[in-house]
Amino acid sequence: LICEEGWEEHGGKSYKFLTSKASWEDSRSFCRDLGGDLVKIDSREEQEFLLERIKSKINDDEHVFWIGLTDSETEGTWLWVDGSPLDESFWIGGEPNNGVGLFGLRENCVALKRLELQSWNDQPCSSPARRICEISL
Ligand code: 2F8
Ligand code: CA
Repeated sequence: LICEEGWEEHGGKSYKFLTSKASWEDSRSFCRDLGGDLVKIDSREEQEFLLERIKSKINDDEHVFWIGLTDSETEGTWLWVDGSPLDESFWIGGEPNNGVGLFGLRENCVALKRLELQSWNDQPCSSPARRICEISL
């Protein structure tokens, strides 16, 4: 048994999907306290796996999950939590929009929001969302 209970293994990583909600920072701390971090999506295959798991596990309509991607350091420069730059991305059409038009709210953290390949949205880091933690095996 490589993964502990509540974690599931895929492609050399172990994942935990949390239905409780928190800010991006608190979610990241939560994942780190478990020995991992917010998920880093390395490929289309991994993106599709996450969507599939959310579809089969989550019975309500709340599909907004924080992932480990932010441009908090430099606006417009998206970095994964391990410091690596964004390569392949899966933004919803029109995103990231940095909350343009939304009361001047900046949107520096990324959540997986839709059950479609193009599913990422930038939203305010303080907004509550579910989260996906990962541990590299
Ligand atoms: O229409 C896209 C827009 O939708 C929401 O704002 C109305 C999102 N806000 C939050 O999730 C808090 C925006 O991020 C998104 O761009
Ligand atoms: Ca947005």
